[in-house]
Amino acid sequence: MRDDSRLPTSPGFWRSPLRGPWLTSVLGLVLLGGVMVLFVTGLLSYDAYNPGLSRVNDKTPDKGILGFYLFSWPTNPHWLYRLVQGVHVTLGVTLIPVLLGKLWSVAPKLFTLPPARSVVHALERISLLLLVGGGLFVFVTGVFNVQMNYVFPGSFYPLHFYGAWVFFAAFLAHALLKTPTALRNVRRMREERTSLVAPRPARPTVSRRGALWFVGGGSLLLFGTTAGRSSDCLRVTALLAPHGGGEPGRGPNGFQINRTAAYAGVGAAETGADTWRLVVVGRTGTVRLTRADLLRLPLHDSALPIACVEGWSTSDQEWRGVRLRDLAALVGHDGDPPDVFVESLQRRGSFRHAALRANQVADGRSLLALHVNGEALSPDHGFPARVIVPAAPGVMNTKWVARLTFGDR
Ligand SMILES: Nc1nc2c(c(=O)[nH]1)N[C@H]1C(S)=C(S)[C@@H](COP(=O)(O)O)O[C@H]1N2
Ligand SMILES: [Mo]
Repeated sequence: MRDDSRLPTSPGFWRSPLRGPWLTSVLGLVLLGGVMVLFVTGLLSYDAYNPGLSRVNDKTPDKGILGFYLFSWPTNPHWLYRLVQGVHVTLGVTLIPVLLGKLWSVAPKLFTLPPARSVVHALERISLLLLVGGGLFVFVTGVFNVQMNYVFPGSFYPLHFYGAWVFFAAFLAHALLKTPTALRNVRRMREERTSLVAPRPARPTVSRRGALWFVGGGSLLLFGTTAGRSSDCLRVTALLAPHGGGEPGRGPNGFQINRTAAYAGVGAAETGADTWRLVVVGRTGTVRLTRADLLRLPLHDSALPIACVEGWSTSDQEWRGVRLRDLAALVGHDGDPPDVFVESLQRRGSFRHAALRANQVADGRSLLALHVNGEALSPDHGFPARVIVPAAPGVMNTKWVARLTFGDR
């Protein structure tokens, strides 16, 4: 083939003296550890939605055998989802520069022509396509969701979930093939001549270590401007993220709000003492309660965080309200409460309802909260009543609750 150095398909096009097995291997090994953690925390995060329980929780209805691992999400420790999703999102954002650096470092290989020299080579190129395409896809969909830009067709969950499986399968195959070589490359001081090394290198402007610092510095910067989303005191440092940069307002209700009452279309007319009733349905029938009725039932306190799939979370807030299991008992489910289906006053949007598992209903810290931090819930935090459950994703903590259905619907 003619060596036309103006085309990226020609080795002569790639001039950087930094490219080589060492840099590629170091970045690859960092990704190896990071992607493993991302995959495991991602699968756990999906499980936390109780997707096997109800169509409304199931964000990927045709998951098939990919849901083989699903288990009953526990309620202990109460910060479990906060930790899992905080790690997933913060690590994912932090790894972006490493992923880009890695792609840059292997760019000559991605453009090589002819596309395939043999069947084996063809298979290798296809697996690389799935690896690079899948990797970019999961990172891009993840970032869009974290930034609350719902631009993709359909729901984020199936896209990210299926994308993750494709990416991870290709990643695992790649890691099994390449890790031994990568470890050798990192230990070896002198660079081998491989197809990554520029045949006619330009003069270096930065050392290999400098390049690594550049990538690492980018990661540190992203980490420093993301990690704070999971902490009330550090939130002001989370400059790049929605739900960063300080709490909304002051006082007992002055903590992060995902969707406001105005956004959800829930107005004062529906939540007033004259209009709002909680409808509880169960084995023995239907009970209707005013907020005053609820306040006369035994009230309990739970210190629990809000932890959103988007990676932000609050510290523990002091919720006060009626135990879900006490409400189950009101409609004939004594002792061993069943699952519950929770519906909001909100009429549109996929977060207006959620199903909770029996173990979540049974936990004494699971409340239909009426107060937070010593004050009535504000409209934006779900007045007149909202669900709060330990260790669960924020989306299970339905606001502006109108109806609870215990047992089979
Ligand atoms: N009815 C209703 N409940 C809802 C939501 C919603 O949009 N509508 N958002 C959920 C999500 S995604 C989160 S993270 C939490 C946020 O609770 P907060 O706004 O009080 O912090 O509420 C959950 N409850
Ligand atoms: Mo959320």
